[in-house]
Amino acid sequence: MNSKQPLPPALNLLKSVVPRFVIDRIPPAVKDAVPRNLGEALPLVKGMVPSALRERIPPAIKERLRSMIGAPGPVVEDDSTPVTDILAARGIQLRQLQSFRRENFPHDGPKMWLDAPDAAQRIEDKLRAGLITADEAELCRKFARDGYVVVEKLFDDAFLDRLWDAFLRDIKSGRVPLEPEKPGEDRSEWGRVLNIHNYVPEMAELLFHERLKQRISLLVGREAIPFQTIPSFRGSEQPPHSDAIHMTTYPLGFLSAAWVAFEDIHPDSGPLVYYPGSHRLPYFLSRDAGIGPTEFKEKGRNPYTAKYEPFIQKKIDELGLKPAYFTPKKGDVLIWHHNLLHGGSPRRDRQHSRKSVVCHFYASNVICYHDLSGDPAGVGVKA
Ligand SMILES: O=C(O)CCC(=O)C(=O)O
Ligand SMILES: [Fe+2]
Repeated sequence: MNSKQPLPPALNLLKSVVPRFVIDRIPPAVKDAVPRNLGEALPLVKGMVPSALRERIPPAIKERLRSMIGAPGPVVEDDSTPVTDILAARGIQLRQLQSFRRENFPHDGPKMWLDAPDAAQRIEDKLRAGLITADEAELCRKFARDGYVVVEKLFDDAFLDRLWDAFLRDIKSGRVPLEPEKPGEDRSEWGRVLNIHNYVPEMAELLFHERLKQRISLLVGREAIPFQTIPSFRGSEQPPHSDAIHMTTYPLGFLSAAWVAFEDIHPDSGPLVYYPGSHRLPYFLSRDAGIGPTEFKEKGRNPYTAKYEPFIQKKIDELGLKPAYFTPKKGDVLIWHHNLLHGGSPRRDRQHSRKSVVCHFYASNVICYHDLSGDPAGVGVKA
């Protein structure tokens, strides 16, 4: 089919919201396969239409699309279907949910595009359609395969220094409420504080940075929603975990984190440790670790350290997972998948700092919750 021939009705409707040049770039094989019905057409076309454009589809046309799609059928891996509709089709009303735990959500649902069985083909389709560059395609392939990517020198030294200086300034002025130090720590300014961007305006420039958002959105296939920042002066020595237990989504797979190096990281400083490929393991959440629905609220963090952390370590040992260590240069960023196992390795030399900020992002149109406590996360799709 060439562009002079009339478009099938489905594409014709899309044409009113998607620039013609985008439609023209759809490979002929896909165009020929496009059926008359837009409900069937959308899954074929969606990989080639950026979500930013799809979001601009006027409500009237969206309505028409929905009526063409008809009654809820098999779940289409498409973020244009509201997640609450997907749940409603399975008889689940968020408002009536007793507890936000994974076992109370369906086991199926839309997949994050790089977790889909045809991820490799989808990447090639986007590349051929000119929607992503060759470098971006390579990032996507690596993320799908290994569960992480490293972007070198995403931020320059001057930018990072300005942010860190502002952080120190606001610690000095007492504006940043640092956690009390554990006894035995030698540097008084070392401590972690959650969501530093709420106290230090400059740090919000990192969480909301367009270059970061663009990479995360590319990898999760939806608009990235900035959520949380965790700065750290030194290694966390946090035992390996999947962020999915702290920041859970329905469907799973729609969270991603970026670890930003604020200095060259020394191998003895307790670098970030991660297990390449572990994102493809099942999601091990509270119930899998034997944590009951009310246990976390009753006992605080205890079941997490007493049950979850040993459970994960046992999996790592049983499966013989091989660790990798992130010893980046200042300005490099490691982005990980929702389910990649990671933590802070032991600090071999406690004099070394390990200046970093981790930024966590949810993706659009998902339910965000905390599987340990069973509480909604306060962001994302609401009841
Ligand atoms: O920086 C670290 O050592 C680990 C941080 C981490 O696990 C996280 O922020 O999700
Ligand atoms: Fe983490």
